[in-house]
Amino acid sequence: MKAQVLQLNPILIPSVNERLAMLYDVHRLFEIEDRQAWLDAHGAGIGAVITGGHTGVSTAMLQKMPALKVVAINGVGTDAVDLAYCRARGLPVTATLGALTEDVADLAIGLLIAACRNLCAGDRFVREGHWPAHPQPSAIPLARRFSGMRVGIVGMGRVGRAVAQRATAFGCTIGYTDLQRMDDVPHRFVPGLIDLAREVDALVLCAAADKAEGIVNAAVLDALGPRGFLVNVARGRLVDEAALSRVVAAGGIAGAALDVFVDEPNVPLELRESDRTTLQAHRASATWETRADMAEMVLDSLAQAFSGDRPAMSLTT
Ligand code: 8YV
Repeated sequence: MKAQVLQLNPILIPSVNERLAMLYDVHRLFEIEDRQAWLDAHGAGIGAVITGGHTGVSTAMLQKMPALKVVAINGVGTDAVDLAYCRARGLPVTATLGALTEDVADLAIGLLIAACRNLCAGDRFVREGHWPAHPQPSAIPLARRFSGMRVGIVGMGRVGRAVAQRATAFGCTIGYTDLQRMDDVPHRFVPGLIDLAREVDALVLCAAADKAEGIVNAAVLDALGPRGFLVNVARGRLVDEAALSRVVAAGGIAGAALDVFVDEPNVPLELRESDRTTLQAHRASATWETRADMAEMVLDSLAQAFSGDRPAMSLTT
């Protein structure tokens, strides 16, 4: 009999879905209408859960699956799984560490350039046919130069370092904040987020959310000021979104480029209506290459767990 796998989110790589279906009895919870009833009836037989980084899995759900051998996060964020609970239960939780670093850093830089250079407004101007009616160069306001900016990175982990590397290639100077100074990072450590915000042109959020909820608050945005940009490719919860909405609407910062939000897929109206925002639908790791690499790591974790080995990417066992 095949082992039973519960998949909580779609995987977009067809060859991986084929292999999953070949190897396991896969239940796609996202296609099931009455999920509670399904879990009550079938949870006891499930041996592995596959979930997303930001969607995770609730402890209540895990409690309905006593035979679980692994929770495989198809992502890098572990903030939506109770790791302490899993550790106490001896349940491996794996993540696709390292697989999406380059993509997320690429998008951070892409978003920052898009925000500085008003790329989305420029695209709309041409697409909507305004150019012939306004041929003067002044029809689109001048943008801001990205090269050479002072960039502040919040969270100097894998993604933060990859953003720093890219920004350095653009001649930017880098400052960073984190829970502590990193000895192997050549950039300037600024312990306080408000101080960092005050001295940079752009703040790029790359931190894990578990210890940093709401850290980008009204005071930080005020310190960033009307010439500052905010980029978030980490978690929406790092930001006080109500404060950000107010600050953006009042022109208190130059721009916000956001891939993540507090209550996805719901994005506050003020952020959607503002010319100062550049928005994406949590897509930083969504390339064929990265999603294929991530899915391979998930397949490896399942294979290791079902063969009785400790999954190499386990964070809890
Ligand atoms: C993904 C993420 O969107 O890795 C994470 O923590 O938030 C994202 O890269 C998600 O995990 C895809 O399943």
